[in-house]
Amino acid sequence: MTNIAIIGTEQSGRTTLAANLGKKGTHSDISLYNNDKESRKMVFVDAHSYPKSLKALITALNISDLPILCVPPEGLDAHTGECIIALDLLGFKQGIIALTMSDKTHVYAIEELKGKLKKITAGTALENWECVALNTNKSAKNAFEGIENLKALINSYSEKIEAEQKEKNKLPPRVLIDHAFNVTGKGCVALGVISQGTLQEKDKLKLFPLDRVIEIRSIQSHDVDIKSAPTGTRVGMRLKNVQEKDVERGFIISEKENVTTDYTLDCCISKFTKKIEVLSVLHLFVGLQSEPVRVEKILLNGKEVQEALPDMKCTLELSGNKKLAYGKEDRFLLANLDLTQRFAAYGYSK
Ligand SMILES: Nc1nc2c(ncn2[C@@H]2O[C@H](COP(=O)(O)OP(=O)(O)OP(=O)(O)O)[C@@H](O)[C@H]2O)c(=O)[nH]1
Ligand SMILES: [Mg+2]
Repeated sequence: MTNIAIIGTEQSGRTTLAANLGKKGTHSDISLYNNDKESRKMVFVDAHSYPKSLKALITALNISDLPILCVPPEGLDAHTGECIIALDLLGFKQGIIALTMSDKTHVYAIEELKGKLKKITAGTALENWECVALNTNKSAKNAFEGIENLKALINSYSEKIEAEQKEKNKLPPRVLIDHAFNVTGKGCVALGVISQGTLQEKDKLKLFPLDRVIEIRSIQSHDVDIKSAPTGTRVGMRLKNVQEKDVERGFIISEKENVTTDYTLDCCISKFTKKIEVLSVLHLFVGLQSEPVRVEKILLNGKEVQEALPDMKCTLELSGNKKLAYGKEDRFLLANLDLTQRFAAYGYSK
């Protein structure tokens, strides 16, 4: 299964595109659109609460294997820039740029926009992403131009992504929970994505950061009961030994996670931010969790300094209040919510 994030600035055609590619399901700060009609099952995630909510953007990206960045004809605004920085800091190797609303512009303008994007994305993770000009306007002269191209491109990436997912099936299971609710007569139901391994019905695993043993009573995918779910599957799980009120977005079901309130991260500060100072407050994102943290110490080549400058590699010691669960391979993002371009750095736990 391929999970695809559809992101972009306001009014970039995100929701219309997602609705064109799948059938609407779960809706919160993100909306999920399912497509089980094609040969490959796909879930499209519309981060509709972005730009107001960075959390919606990060959630959509961290439950997805493939991002589509929507850029409308007039679209190189600050939030398109912020999305590009987020994709770069998260290190997405592959993705697609959709030049939306192609019926509202013309070929020359599209070529010009492509050229501008090429310049802006040079040296970032997005530099070789393919651009597809498309529209979803059924009354246009060139109605649905580019949609078939987009689908073909998604399919070719899916093939690669599914092969990578297969390689992870033998790892210990790990599920990132994005929604949880109570179903009368069924108890706690959690929705999420298998980020590695194969989840089996009746598995006894732990729920982090609670560190509580739980049992997977049953598993569903696309509303069908299944006995086991391989890497990449979006699942609904009935959980035993926990109530819905105790489960939050970002909780992880697995064998083992680190759980802390303080973090020592080896960081790369973004080129496109301002300096980070000791005692400043940043917003930390890891997996689907987020939490304000305070910068306690900055170490540059092992030596304590008072500030970290853009494009610098350094170690940040951060303190928070809430326990978060994470692993060695999880990429942390740091944001400064007071700035216009909010993303500040990425890093890994030491
Ligand atoms: N002409 C034309 N209009 C489009 C196309 N795609 C979307 N629109 C229109 O553009 C507006 C914005 O599209 P949405 O899909 O809502 O974009 P969005 O990024 O989800 O917007 P917000 O969530 O409100 O920020 C809507 O009025 C759509 O009907 C397109 O391909 N062609
Ligand atoms: Mg929308």
